[in-house]
Amino acid sequence: MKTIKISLILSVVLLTVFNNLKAQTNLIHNVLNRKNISLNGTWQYIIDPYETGFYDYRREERKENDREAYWNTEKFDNKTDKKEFGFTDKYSIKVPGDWNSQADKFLYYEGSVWYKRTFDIDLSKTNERIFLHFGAVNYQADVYLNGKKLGVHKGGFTAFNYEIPVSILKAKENLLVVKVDNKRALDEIPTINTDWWNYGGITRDVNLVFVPQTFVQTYSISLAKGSHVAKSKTIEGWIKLNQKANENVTLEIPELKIKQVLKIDGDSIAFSVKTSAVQLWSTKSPKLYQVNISTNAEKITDKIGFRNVEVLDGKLMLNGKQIFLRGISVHEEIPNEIRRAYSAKDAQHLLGQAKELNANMVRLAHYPHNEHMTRAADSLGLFVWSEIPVYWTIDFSSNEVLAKAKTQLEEMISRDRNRASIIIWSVGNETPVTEARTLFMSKLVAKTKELDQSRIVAAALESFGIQGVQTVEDPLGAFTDIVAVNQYIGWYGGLPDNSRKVSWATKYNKPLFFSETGAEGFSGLRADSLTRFSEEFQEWYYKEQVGMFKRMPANFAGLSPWILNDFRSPRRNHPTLQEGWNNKGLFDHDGKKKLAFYVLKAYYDEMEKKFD
Ligand code: GCB
Repeated sequence: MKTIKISLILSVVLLTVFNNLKAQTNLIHNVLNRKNISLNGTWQYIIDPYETGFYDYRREERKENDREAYWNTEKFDNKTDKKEFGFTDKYSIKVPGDWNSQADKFLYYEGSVWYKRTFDIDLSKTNERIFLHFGAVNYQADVYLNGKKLGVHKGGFTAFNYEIPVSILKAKENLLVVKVDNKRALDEIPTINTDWWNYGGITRDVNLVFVPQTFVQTYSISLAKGSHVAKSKTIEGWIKLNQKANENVTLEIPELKIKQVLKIDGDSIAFSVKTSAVQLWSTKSPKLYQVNISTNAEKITDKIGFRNVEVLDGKLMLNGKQIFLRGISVHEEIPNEIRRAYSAKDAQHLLGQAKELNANMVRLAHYPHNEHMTRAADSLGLFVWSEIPVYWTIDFSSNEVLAKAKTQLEEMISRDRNRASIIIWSVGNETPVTEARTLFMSKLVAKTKELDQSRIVAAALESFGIQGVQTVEDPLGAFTDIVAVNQYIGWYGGLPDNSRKVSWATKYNKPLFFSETGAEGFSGLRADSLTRFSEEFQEWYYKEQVGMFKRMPANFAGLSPWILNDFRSPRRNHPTLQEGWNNKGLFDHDGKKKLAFYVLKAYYDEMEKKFD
């Protein structure tokens, strides 16, 4: 065996990361590959627009023993009993899944719905800790088990978990009740105004996760920054336990013949291993290595890719080579079923569409997508831009709102920090240029860099000009690693050929990226190209844009046009051409390619030849 040197580096950088981890979410990393029992399936529900199950008639939150609380476990057997609620199979709903797509009465519903199911559990394994893990619930989840409140979580697109005290568990018929509330609010993230459907419900997987008393809560394993150039590469990172302990943790990457026993005395350890043979991850060759992390009591496996992403001299580089992002923006939605995407199959479908376009990158807009997506991107070889829903005009003056944004940021990074495909964390989209906003957003950029030094940080900025030199000067560009701009020359302003009169510059010596560009094309509406909403108009738009892309300066790093599929949006109210749909998709409601698809694909084929 080649000599593998391990050196324990507790650098200042890593210490900073540890400090943040402590303050951070207690999210268990990689639940999909741990011992778990799925609680997906059929649940029962009560629609509760007045929140009667939660508040009494004085609008006081109900207490644990309140007979009218909808999480109450009491049996009402007596014929004199008065009970004004109940769960029954007649009102059943699938989890995971948004409620909007499951019954007509839910289509526009925004409010509270109570979810209930029961489960049995083998309690003989009393030495295990049990956590209840949700992939995501939109927006607020109040979680109760056997009449006890486990916690409340806000944020519709990030995972969370609660430990279940063994004392409240029973072998049979544990009563799990979740109040889900998707009401939009001014001081939440996102705020009340978005251009997507506010799908409510338990939208992602639910699992019981079984772990030993002391367990590996999370870890970071990646190629050391800059190590791609060295002959002998370094894989580094840290492993964090749920609590302080004296524990031997074995880290193994069998294919690289790495096996190291790390002695943890405390709650975490940093490591650094030298190895020469690493095949680096790229979109052409998305090599993933099996990684095993084990203690006496558990063994966790993961699949991790090793690569180096950086900005050098204003250029975006992967493993030392300049890359061009042939991207496409994607909502987490399956249009032909008008529902949120949530499964591995959905991920294969959406990313398969992106592959058909010859894309090498997806912008997962405008919120963190489910874990199946980022894992599929890892193995399919697609770069990912992952973003928190700091969208348009949220309350930038509020510290509470900033704290909410930071929580979502931490939760996003915490779940996905080991995904090689994710090269960009975005802290928001099209936020208006004001002093308060730039301060707010720069704090999010700083927080991102504190939590993860191995990726690029971005925010989608705006540009409204339709002729002349468009110089991106947004002060937020000084903080981000790339200058990403949304532009719609010829759709929101002018006609598509306006883009012939535009050239681009930025005052920052950074890669310039079009995070959006697009136009609506109503599938099947065939007309001359001047007819707005026709497929020909959209096709023309893309042709003109491609002409402009070809004149971009040397720091042009790519684009992620808007958008892969037509998607639902209540803002889009044209009575025949929209009917609640934003039709900027390159694929229509039924997954059929529009004319514009072929224009972008041809451009991507060309760019692939140029850069790969
Ligand atoms: C944008 C937004 C995106 C919208 C899109 C549109 O700039 O970032 O969320 O859906 O424009 O279609 O207007």
